[in-house]
Parts: sequence; C-alpha cells; structure tokens
Amino acid sequence: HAAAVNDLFTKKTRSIVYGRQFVACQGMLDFDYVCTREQPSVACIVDPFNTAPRKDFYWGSKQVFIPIYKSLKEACDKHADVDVLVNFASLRSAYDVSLEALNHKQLRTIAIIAEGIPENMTRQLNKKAKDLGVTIIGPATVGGIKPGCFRIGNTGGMMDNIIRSKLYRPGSVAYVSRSGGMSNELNNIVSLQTNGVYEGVAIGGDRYPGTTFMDHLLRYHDDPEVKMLVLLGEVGGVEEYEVCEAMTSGRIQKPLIAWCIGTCSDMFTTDVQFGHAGASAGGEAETATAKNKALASAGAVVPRSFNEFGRKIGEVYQDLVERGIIVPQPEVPPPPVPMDYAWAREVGLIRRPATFLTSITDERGDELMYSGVRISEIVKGNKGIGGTLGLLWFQRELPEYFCKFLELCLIVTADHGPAVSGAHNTIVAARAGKDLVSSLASGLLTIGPRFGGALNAAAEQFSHAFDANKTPQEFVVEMKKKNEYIMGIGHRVKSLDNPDSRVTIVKDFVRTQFPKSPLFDFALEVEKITTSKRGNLILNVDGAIAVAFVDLLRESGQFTREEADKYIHMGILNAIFVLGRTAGFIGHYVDQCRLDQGLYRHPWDDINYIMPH
Ligand code: Q5B
Repeated sequence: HAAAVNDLFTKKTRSIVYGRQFVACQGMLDFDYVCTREQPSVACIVDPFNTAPRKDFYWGSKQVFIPIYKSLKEACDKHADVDVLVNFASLRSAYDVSLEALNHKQLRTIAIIAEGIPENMTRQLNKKAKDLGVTIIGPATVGGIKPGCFRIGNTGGMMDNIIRSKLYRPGSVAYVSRSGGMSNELNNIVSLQTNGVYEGVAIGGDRYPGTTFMDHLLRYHDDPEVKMLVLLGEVGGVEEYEVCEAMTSGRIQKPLIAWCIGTCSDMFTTDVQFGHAGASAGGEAETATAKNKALASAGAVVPRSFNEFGRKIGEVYQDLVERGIIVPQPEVPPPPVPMDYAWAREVGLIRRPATFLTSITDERGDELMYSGVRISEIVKGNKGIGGTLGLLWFQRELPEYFCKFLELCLIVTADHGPAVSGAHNTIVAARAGKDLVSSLASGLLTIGPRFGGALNAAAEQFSHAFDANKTPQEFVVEMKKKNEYIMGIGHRVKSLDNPDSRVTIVKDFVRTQFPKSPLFDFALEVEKITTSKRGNLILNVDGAIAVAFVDLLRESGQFTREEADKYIHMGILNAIFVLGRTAGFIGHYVDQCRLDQGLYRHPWDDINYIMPH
C-alpha cells in the first residue's frame, strides 16, 4: 500500500527494548513471526545491569539470540536501522532514558510504559519531543499495535488473543484509546464486527500524554488504507472537543465511531477520580456525557451506551462494504507459533509424564510437609529428629520408642575420635585447606565394609542365618568355612576387657524398650562364640545397631515383613551410621580450622618403602 508519510510502524520497523522485559520481547518476536515478518522487530535490548552479552529467544521454533547492551548509545551505534524505542524503564528512570533517547536522532518513536512520571517532567519531555518531531506514545500505556507490522511490548495480550483478534494481518479500522486494557477490548470488538484492526494506539492514562487522540486520528485519516476510525475516550480532559472541531471543519471526513467511558460519574454528587491520573472531570464539559453529546453533534457515530459500541462499529463497516469502500480480503491462515511450554502446561493444553517422582516432601504449598505432615505439627508434637527420620525415611509416624532409638543411634555413632578412618581423612583434607563439604565428603567416602559401613551386611548375614534356623554355632562355622568375616563382629580397640559402652547403651535400650528382640539375642549368642576365640571379636557398634534395627523393623508392627526386608536391602541401616558420623566429621573439620592446623605430611619413618628392585 501507499504508505502514509507519518507511518510510525511498517513490516520492517526495528526497535530497541529498554529494560529486562524478556517475556515482552518474546511476545514481540512471536507477533513478528505470526505476521510473517522477515526479521524480528526487536533489534537489541538495553539493560544497564545485565552481565550477559545476549539472550536467547525463539523465532517460531528456532532459537535466535538478541544482543544486550549496557547503554542506549551503544545500542544505537550498533543498530543504525532502529527507529523505535520501547521504554520499559521504571517510573524513576523512564524520564532520563526518554530524554537521552531524544538525543539519538535515529529514534523517531518512543513508547513509554511506566506509570507515575511526575507531570511537570512529562510536559518537558513532550515539549522537547514535539520540537524534534519525535512521536511519544505514553506514558502509562501498554503501547499500541499495527497488525502485520509491529507490536509495542505486551499490546494485544497473549498469542491466543492475537490470533483470535486477527492481529497478524491488517484490517481497515484504526482506533485510538486512552486505556491499554480497553485497547484489548477494542481489538476484540473490531475483529468481531469488521475485517479487523489496521492500527491501534493507547495514548495512556496520564493527564499529559505524549501524543493525543488527534495526533493519531489525523495520521490514520491520512492513510488511504484506513477506512474508518474508532475513538474510545474517557471522562476528564477536553481533547475530544478537538476531534469535534476537526469533524465540523472537514479535516476529519472518514466515518468515526466514538464513545467516552465514565458516563456513570453523572450518578455521583461529587467528582469521581477513575483509575487513570487524567480520568476526572474538572467541570461539566469534561464529563463523558457532555463529550459524547458533542461528538454526536459533530457527526460521529455515538452509541447510547458502551454495550452498543460494537454494533455501531459493525453497522458503519457493513455500510462501507456495501458501498464498495471496503473490499474484504480472503483470509490467509497465519503460520502456527509453537506454544511456550511453561504456559501451555499451566493452562492445561499439554501433558507430559513427569521425569521425576517424589513421595516424601512437598514444599509447594503454604507450608513444607514431610510425608504429608506439616513441619509445624512435627515441631509442636515434639517429634524430634527421630520422628523426622520416620517421615522422611519410612514415610510414617513411628511410635515414640522407635523414634528415640533412632536418636540414640545417632548419638552413639556421632563420633569415635580423630583416629578412625573417616575422621582422619576429614582432618587431613581440612589441613590441606579444603572446604567443609569437601573435607566432610572425604571422610564419608571411607565408610565401607571395614569401617562404619558394616551395618547392612551384618543385618543380612545374621538374619539370613536366623531365618534359616541355623544355630549360632552353625553360623560361625559356616562363615569360617566360607572364609568370610562376620560383619558386625570385631573391633580394633574394643574387646571383652575394654567393652564398648556404646554397645552396652544399645543393649540396655533393646532390653527395656523393644517388644521383642530375637535377632539381637541371636547375635549375642554368636558373640559368645567369637569372643571365646578372641577377646576383640565382640558384637561391635555396627553389628549391635544392625540386628536391633532388624528386630524393630520386623517386630514393631509398623512394617510388613516384605517392607522390612526391602528397607534392609536398600541399605537403610548404613544410613544411620552415615548420618550420625556426619556430625562428628563436621566437628573435626571445624576443630581443625579453629586450631589453625597447617598442612599435614605423613612422616617418612612411618612408611616402609618397598621398591621392586
Ligand atoms: N576376625 C573391625 O579387625 C575389624 C572377624 C574375624 C570372624 C570377623 C574386623 C572386621 C567386620 C567388619 C565390621 C565395623 C576390621 C567395625 C567400626 C566403627 C568404629 C571404628 C573404630 C567407630 C577389626 C584378626 C583375627 C583373624 C580374623 C579374626 C576378625 N574379624 N573373624 N569375623 N568379623 N570386622 N566392621 O582387629 O585366626 O588370626 O586369622 O573386619 O564389623 O568400624 O572405633 O575404630 O565407631 O568409628 O584388624 O567403631 O573385625 O582383626 O582382621 O587382623 O583379624 O580375628 O580372622 O583371625 P582386626 P584382623 P586369625 S566397627
């Protein structure tokens, strides 16, 4: 089409988006794609606080990168083809950014989204822009849209709305409104009643908008592609009277359908301030009713209420079609835009099996829950660490003695001095300057069949023999024959002569609190046999906890036999030692740091060097 001289936007318009508005940028790119533009309308982004040089977006289903600059100057220098600035700066910086933009001669249109810029500053900005011939849309606006060409930020709403209102291709109706929200309503009404929107601008709700109704109506009027005009004004201000004058003087001749919202203010005895800063009648002439009357007398088509607005637009359109002024074109379906995954998922348009399943913790609601129990209830009910482990490890609220036993195990396994494998490794790592997590991990990784990690194998071996109705003697002989150590038996320093008080504590608890302890009793019989051979072949702390725990799982009535076997098989028993000893290893790490211990080197005289030759 023959482009009007003052066309703000074309199919080639390129813009700079100021501010970290990645969702809006993707929305602009999706709009461009659906309009079959050749290249994205967003040339670059300016974000003074950004550290990355670019951000990835989608062009249809392809990934594209948009550069991010720290200054408007750099953005303008690098993108000479840009003539629009979409200014998303906050109300605190929107003025300064717009003022700077006026110094960049290439920027011919500036959309200011921020609401709340002081009126005196807006007026200075407007004056300067007018002198320089720059078009300002806003402040306090969503912007505007030119179907098939360009979309300012979020104008037109989500992609489904853009498609439904056919904003991907031009129609014959151009509108101007104050409100961004109402511009969406206009997109809908116009698309239902006519062949669609040609261009629509929301000038913003401030008292002093950068451009006025008249600025845009005259632009539209002078564009031969625009066949009819729509004006949606509101209570407050006298701008609509300029439109009336333009109609009576013959400057505006194209059909104009107009309505000023806010007629309900007549019902109030005092002035009403509506949502926009400018939406308040300063006198009779500024009321919506007075302005609607004036517009009707000037020749505009004015409905009786907003409810009739769409119908009136439809009637004018039909008349233009009948007179051959508008020739409706066949519809060409737009290319499909892939849906944003997160959005489609949220609104229930797609389904996908989850990659992860979880059944112990839910942190999504108003309160964190462990196996369905709110943490405040755990605290209120004094469930302690034992109760917490019951929920997180076994998904149930365990009886008090069970929880207490878990806590007792954590206490007795928490530490056994600096000489044991794990503590030693933690200390060496800490002294090598490693951090807490690395030093702790270095200690934890020593837990295995000989040190601290014998619980599970002990539980398996003892229960296997017991379930097979073997006598303790038969079990010991069989293990000897197989040349295998009995897990949970033996200690480097503890023996009959130097009993392990930890084992005594566990034994006392089992005796007094457990309903039954058949496996524990069996293990004590085994210990009698092994210690008769050697004093240090005692039931050690790993073994004592392991067999006691098997009894708990089997005899507490909390688990089926199948569940009990499954937990043992999973390795839950070693978890007790791992969790308990973590406390000790952390203690050793902190201790070494506190004591400011330097790098450890093992002395040569303690290493026997055996060379092959
Ligand atoms: N003999 C614990 O060994 C140790 C035998 C055995 C039959 C056995 C050893 C062992 C099974 C694994 C186990 C957990 C390596 C230990 C822990 C936490 C800790 C650690 C801390 C903490 C000790 C000498 C003679 C030999 C062997 C026989 C040894 N164990 N027979 N079944 N289980 N146990 N680990 O003293 O006739 O001379 O050939 O592997 O339960 O890690 O504090 O230090 O809290 O941090 O080096 O308590 O028992 O004995 O291997 O030289 O054997 O006894 O056959 O007989 P030792 P070895 P023979 S608790």
